[in-house]
Formats: sequence, C-alpha cells, structure tokens
Amino acid sequence: SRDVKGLLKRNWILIATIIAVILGIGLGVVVRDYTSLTQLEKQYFGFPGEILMRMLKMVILPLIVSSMITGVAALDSEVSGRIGLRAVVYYISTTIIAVILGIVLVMTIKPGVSQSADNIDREGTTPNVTTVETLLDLIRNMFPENLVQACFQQYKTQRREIEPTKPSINTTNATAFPPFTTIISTVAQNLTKDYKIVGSYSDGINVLGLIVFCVTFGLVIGKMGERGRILLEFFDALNEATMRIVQIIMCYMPIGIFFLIAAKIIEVDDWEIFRKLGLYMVTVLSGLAIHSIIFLPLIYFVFVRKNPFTFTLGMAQALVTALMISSSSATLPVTFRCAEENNRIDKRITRFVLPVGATINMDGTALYEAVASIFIAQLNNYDLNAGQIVTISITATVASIGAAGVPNAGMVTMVIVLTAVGLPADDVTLIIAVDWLLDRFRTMINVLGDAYGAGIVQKLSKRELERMDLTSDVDAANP
Ligand code: DAS
Repeated sequence: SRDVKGLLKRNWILIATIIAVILGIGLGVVVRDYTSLTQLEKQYFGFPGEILMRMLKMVILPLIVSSMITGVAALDSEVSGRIGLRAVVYYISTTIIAVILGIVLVMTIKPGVSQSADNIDREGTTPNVTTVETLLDLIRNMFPENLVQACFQQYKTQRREIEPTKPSINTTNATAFPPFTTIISTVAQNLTKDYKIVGSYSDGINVLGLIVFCVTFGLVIGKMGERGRILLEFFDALNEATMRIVQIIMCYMPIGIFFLIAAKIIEVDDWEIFRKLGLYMVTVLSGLAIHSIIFLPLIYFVFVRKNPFTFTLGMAQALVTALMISSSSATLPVTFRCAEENNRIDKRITRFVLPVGATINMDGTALYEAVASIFIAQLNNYDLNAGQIVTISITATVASIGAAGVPNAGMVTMVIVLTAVGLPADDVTLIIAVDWLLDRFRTMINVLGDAYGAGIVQKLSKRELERMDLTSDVDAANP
C-alpha cells in the first residue's frame, strides 16, 4: 500500500503537470487572442513561473555539493578494487558515448533553429571568442580563486561586447567646430564608453569550479576512515534534505508550469515554438533509442559475447517499472530481481554495480541534458563554438552523475549545465512542459545501462569471483 501511495503521490504531480500544460496553453491562447491586456499586464502571467525557475536555481548549490561529494565518496568507499574500477570505467564511457550521440543528433536535426530566417525571434549572439579562449576559460573556471567565489562569483566572461554604459558625450555638433574640438570630443567619448564585459555566463555559481572541488573533496574524505565517514554522513544528510526540498518544489511545479506555459504562449507570436518542441522531443527520443538499441547492446555483445536482446528481455519488468515511475532508485528492487533471477548475474556484482549505477550512471539523463542545453542555445540563436560544446559535454556528463535517481532529477540538474555555459535558463519552461514524458524514457535507459553494466562487469570479473568462491569454500571447509 506504501508503494501504491508513493505511486499515487508521484502520479498526482505528473497528472497535475499534464493538466497544467493543457490549461496553460488554453489560458495563453485566450489571453493572447481574446483580451486586450497591456504588454505589462501580460508579463504578470510569467511571474509565478519565474518563481519556479528561481526555486530550481536555489537548490543547485546544495544539490551539487551534496550529490557530488556523497556520490564520489560512496563510490570510493564501496569500490571493491578492480570490480569497482571496471564499473566506473563502464559508467563514464557509456555516459560519454550517450552525450556525444546526443550532441551529434541535436547539431544535425537542429530542433531549435528557426526555419525561415526572417522570424528569428531573438537577436542572435555569436560568441566572438575563439575556441582556444573558451577552453582556457573552461579550465580557468575549474580552479576558482577561492571557494566563496566558486559559489557566488559572476563567471568571468568570454565575450567582450563593447557597449556604452554611460551616455556618450553628445558630439553631434562637434563637426561644426574646428577639428581640434572634434578630436577632444571623440577622445572624451571613448573615455566615457566603459567597455563593459558582458557576462556571457549567467551570474551565480561557478558550476565547474564547484564540481572540481566537490569531486576532489569527496575522493579525499572517502579515504579518511572514521573521520571521513562522519563528514560523509553530514553530506549524505544534506543530500537527503536537498532532495526533500526538490520534492516540495515539485509540488509547486504544476502551478509554476501553468503560468510559465501561458506566458510562453502569450509571448510567442507563432506556433513555430511547438514545431521546435516536437522536433526536440524527437531528437531526445531517437537518441535514447539509438543508445539503447545499438550502442549498449553492441558494447554488451563485444564484452559478453551473448545475445544482448535476450538480456534486455530479462530486464523487461524493470524497464516497464522505470517507464511508469520515472525513478531509477525506486526501480532498484525490480532491477535487482530481473538481473539476478532472469539474467543470472552474481549478487556480489549486482550489490555494487546496480545501486551505485542507479545514482551515478545515467546515460539517458546525460544525453537528454546535452540535447536540451544545445536546443536552448539554438532557440536563442547562440552559435556555440567548439569550446562551449566541450563545456556542455563535460557538464552534462558530470550533471548526470550528480543527478539523483528520482523523478525530474535530470531537469533540475539541467539548470546546472545551462549555468555552466551561460545560457538563459528561462527557456527551461518548454523543457519542463514535456519533461514528465521524456523523464520516463531516459529513466528506462538509465536502468538498462546499469543492467548491461552489471552483465559486463560480471563477465570481466570472472577470475575475482572464482577466487572469492575459493576463499569462501576454504573458509566453509575450516570453520
Ligand atoms: N528520473 C531520473 C532517474 O530516475 C532520470 C532523470 O530525471 O533524468 O533516473
């Protein structure tokens, strides 16, 4: 009955979100086409939605700190030597493959790019920086000057836009004066033009710097024995508290989405945005399909030399569960049962690979975050240079490691990716409106990736397992 209650609660938010999207579109159309509200009055519709975005951004700092530290430290303490190492190599490599697949697809399909050039609804901003500069910035931001700055510094920018911040001296009548005056006034004008550095990164958290610090910190406390464990307990509790706050935010989400969608409809002057949104969903779903039908089975076949689709069939019940409840962690009991009973994976492997995998191995989420952030860049006509694509790949991979195996985790941590590349997070509105659907499919791929991981690690750890059997037989023989 507890599960049913949990399912209802989760579905309650889901059902409310779907209703909110439908009603929000209706409200938006009514306000846009059938009322004569002023522009300012129309903007008020966006206010409750803006509050939702601010709530999500508010939890980023504790979310990064607690999930990265506990994720890395837990991995480190539980890692049983080579088995753990193999699992981690598998996690990272399949996640990177998923991110690259997502980026190739979104750069090919271009869901966010306007069809007809004339209706570019946002003035584009091409980064006038070289890739090298971006990469140097990427590395520079990984090592913030100090921790406080890492949390609250305004990102050093990459884009130098020369914008007069003060009204320049009026020199229109200068030409009437002898050249000398013109020179003076021109010099004065340039002096007053404060070459403002426009933050190409949104202000707020230096995400990469914080992640680098937290991963290092997590690794260190994972090796500090008892005292490290006390610290780990603290960050574990912080992580739980943060996820509870996220759950509270999720309760507000239907209301926030209702107004966000309405405001988006009011603001949008054509239905082009829905075509783009549809194409975005096709991009994500096809990426998930390719990853789960081609790449993961191929990797499994290469290492295990067995039919991967029989293996997937064995996991069917776990996959359906993941599709229904969109939570890898809540699906774990079913994943364990399917992996051990149907696919005969050794308990000593599943005990490590599945729980840790459910938390840090999220191929579906990583692919989704890479696609979504580049989709938002396309909506804003940002031409991302190669350095920024690399930044998105790194942050999408790391953000998926930081995402917990709970509903909508990928969307919350996606704000981290956007912050890292300085993309406006207010377009997350559209993403949120369809997140309840995409979340299910990416959770399914997350679970499938964990299961394949267990199968592959078991195959590679045959010798260790036999040695363990030998020692346990010997122990059994001489009690
Ligand atoms: N729902 C998350 C999970 O359980 C995935 C996500 O939100 O991206 O894996």
